[in-house]
Amino acid sequence: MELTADQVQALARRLLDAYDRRIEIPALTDEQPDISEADAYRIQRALLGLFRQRGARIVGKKTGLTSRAKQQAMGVPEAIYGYLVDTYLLRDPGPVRMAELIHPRLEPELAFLIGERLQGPGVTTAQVLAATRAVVPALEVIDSRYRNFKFRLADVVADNCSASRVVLGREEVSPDGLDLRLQGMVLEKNGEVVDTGAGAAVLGHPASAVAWLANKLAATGEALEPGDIVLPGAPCEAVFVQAGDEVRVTFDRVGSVTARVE
Ligand code: OOG
Ligand code: MG
Repeated sequence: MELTADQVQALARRLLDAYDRRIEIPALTDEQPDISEADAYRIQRALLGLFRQRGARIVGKKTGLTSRAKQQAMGVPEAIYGYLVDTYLLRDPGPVRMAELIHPRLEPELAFLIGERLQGPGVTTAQVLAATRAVVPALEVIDSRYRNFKFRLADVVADNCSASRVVLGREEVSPDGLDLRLQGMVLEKNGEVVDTGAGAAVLGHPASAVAWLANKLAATGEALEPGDIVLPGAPCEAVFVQAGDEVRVTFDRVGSVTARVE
């Protein structure tokens, strides 16, 4: 059964409290296993409303669980989306402060800077590329508010897809002339290669993940707007970090970004 407006607000406040106190909470579906995907997005919207009441601004959007590696690692075989808030944004090399977070992990993302409005339905990969001003190397910090980073689809959607920080690189490169499907990526932690990937790992093409998002947002009348920062999803699993670690991702022909964890 659909959650009442009061239940949605109460669950959003429970998540906000986990953010504020930097504590893990049990997955919402432990208590209410039948929360629907639609209700999960209602909780997410309520949570973002609470952030906005505190003055936060939405500066972009993210998709998640768009690669097989991520779906298998998290045990949720479906793409999801959420929003990026201004206070999440960091510039290379951060720092990413453990004291502000619960149990963060870092993952590589090729961020898209949107130049022209993309309103679904029917947005294509080619249209996304034409509307993209630049791509930027990024490291996303995900920090699930749930115990042991364990969740089901409804939980992770309600929790704004574990979004918590994004470290953006300084190189902004036009996607014209780049085949992002074939683009290689090397992920290093403390100078050692920990993973590698190619753009095609993300829904066949990272711009297809952005198109998926534009089309999904059409259901609520939203669009990708000029100036939006969009994360298409990580091509590989996230890495665990602790204070003192340095994580770096390098994207072929685009550049690299480093995150210092302290
Ligand atoms: C959910 C967020 C997934 C991605 O790039 O796949 C995500 C999580 O793994 O906690 O951001
Ligand atoms: Mg991500």
